[in-house]
Amino acid sequence: MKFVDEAKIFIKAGNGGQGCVSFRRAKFIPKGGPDGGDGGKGGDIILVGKRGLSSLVELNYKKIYKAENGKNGSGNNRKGRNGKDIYISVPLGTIVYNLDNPIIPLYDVAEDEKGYVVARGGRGGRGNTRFATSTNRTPVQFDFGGEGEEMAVHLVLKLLADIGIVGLPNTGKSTLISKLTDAKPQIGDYPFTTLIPTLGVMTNNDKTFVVADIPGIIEGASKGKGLGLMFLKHIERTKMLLLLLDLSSTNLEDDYSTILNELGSFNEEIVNKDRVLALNKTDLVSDYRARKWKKHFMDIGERVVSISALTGRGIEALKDALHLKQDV
Ligand SMILES: Nc1nc2c(ncn2[C@@H]2O[C@H](COP(=O)(O)OP(=O)(O)OP(=O)(O)O)[C@@H](O)[C@H]2O)c(=O)[nH]1
Ligand SMILES: [Mg+2]
Repeated sequence: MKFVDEAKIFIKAGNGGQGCVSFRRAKFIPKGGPDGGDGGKGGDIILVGKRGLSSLVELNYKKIYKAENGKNGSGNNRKGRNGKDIYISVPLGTIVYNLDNPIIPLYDVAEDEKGYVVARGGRGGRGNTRFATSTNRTPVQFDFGGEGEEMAVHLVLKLLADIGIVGLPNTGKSTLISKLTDAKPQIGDYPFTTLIPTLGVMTNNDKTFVVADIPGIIEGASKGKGLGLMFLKHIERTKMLLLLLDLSSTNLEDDYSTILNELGSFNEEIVNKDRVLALNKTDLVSDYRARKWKKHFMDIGERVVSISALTGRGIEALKDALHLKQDV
């Protein structure tokens, strides 16, 4: 399965309806005044930020979005109905570009449930009523409706989350997010179980945090190996990192430096983010081994919590550690 965190779609807002030319007709009024109504406005295309979404995959199935045109005006000063707007749901952190101008984003979708108009519907044309003046009581002018905007749009997702869980494949990241939050990701005893990021909401002491679980990172990820770069960009914008190591691994020191090297070669700032190091799978190793590694990493300046994502041991302490470091 290919993970999609980009999409190119074509959008076309509705055209405005045409204004109407019409004159009032009634018994005993031979020459009624103008009564042609305005056309309706074309529908807009609106992107809506959705906290629950974590991928743009849907937009690769449906690529063309056309909003309804406004209806034409009619006699009796009846305004044409406005075209219906189209709403496209996208995850928070979606950056929106006009494909013709890939440098400056149009929007960075950051707010839940907020709508961003990317293509505006054409305005409705004026009916002849609007052209009446004291010298021209029987105008025959009207406007056609305005054209709806159209655009090829490039959407790029860089998830917005407070905490990003990073680690080698199979270290227990997804198991952990399922314990910390309401998320229910796939968990499997093989590397690269997670192919798309998962978001979950963690609550601790009445505060909530959005946590992201991304696919495992391997050596060379920053150069595109494994699932590579695609996911590292999702943690660029998190406020803090949760580094996860597997205590049952043969060389934790190597695991640790692999992760930090990959993060650092992708973007140095990631390595300077606030972070907590969690040593997972305490249930698989002796207490002695767990303590030894904890001390080792604390000695080099890490904030360390030992946990078992499987049994739940240490999870509350980990929540508190994440909480304390967060300056909100
Ligand atoms: N014994 C034990 N097993 C664990 C623990 N945490 C996770 N596992 C197991 O480790 C395996 C991998 O767990 P996942 O949560 O899928 O690991 P992941 O880091 O998300 O893996 P990828 O998505 O492939 O990178 C599964 O078989 C889990 O049941 C733990 O604390 N103790
Ligand atoms: Mg996983």
